[in-house]
Amino acid sequence: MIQYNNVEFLLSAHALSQLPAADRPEFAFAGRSNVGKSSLLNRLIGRRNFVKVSGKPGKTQGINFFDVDGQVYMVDLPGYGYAKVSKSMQNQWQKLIPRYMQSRSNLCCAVVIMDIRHPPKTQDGQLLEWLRQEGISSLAVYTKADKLSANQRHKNAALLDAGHRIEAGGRIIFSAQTGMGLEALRERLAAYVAVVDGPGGQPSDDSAF
Ligand SMILES: Nc1nc2c(ncn2[C@@H]2O[C@H](COP(=O)(O)OP(=O)(O)OP(=O)(O)O)[C@@H](O)[C@H]2O)c(=O)[nH]1
Ligand SMILES: [Mg+2]
Repeated sequence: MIQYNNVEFLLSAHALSQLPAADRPEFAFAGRSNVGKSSLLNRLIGRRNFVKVSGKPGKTQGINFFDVDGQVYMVDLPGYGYAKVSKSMQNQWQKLIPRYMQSRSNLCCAVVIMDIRHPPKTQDGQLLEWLRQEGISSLAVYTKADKLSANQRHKNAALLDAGHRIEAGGRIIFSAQTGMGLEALRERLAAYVAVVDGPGGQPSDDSAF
């Protein structure tokens, strides 16, 4: 199990040369700008406002490493898909972030976070396909579930499943506000860590996302 007893911000990388040693299990949190990546991470680690959150898209910059119990890295990524965000952010998603993901032999899984209120988005689909091609495990999380009725939640989740070829048994319906889905998410991440203790390694090639 991951205990989440002691969480520390380690560094924000803007180049591959700044990444810490790949010496422990790592999870990356990806998704569109403003979808709630940083909020999910706060809920996951049980700290209010530990990771910077904002109502304005483009809050998170760089590849942000959080050390959990000295045993796991949780990595908060900048968002993609927002026309108004700076050129440098778009560049990060075109070059730096795919290379980061390809280079991390310790990356257990990319958690791909989507807004449960919205229909399937092209860029989320592209990221999920790219991860499949690269042989990098992904876990879909549909967040902001508190904003919908139970009925609508299930309808929208089914649309996202179908649109992105996601297995209903695999994804998680989540709310950073209420904590819905938190236990399921923690269980899934813990299961990846357990697997890493066996034989590991991710295949990768040079194609960019
Ligand atoms: N109601 C509700 N609001 C949420 C939830 N998750 C995030 N938010 C709100 O959505 C906004 C964006 O949240 P962030 O966590 O900063 O989103 P992000 O994906 O990290 O955004 P960038 O770093 O800019 O890409 C904030 O106003 C949050 O309070 C949720 O589960 N429910
Ligand atoms: Mg953020």
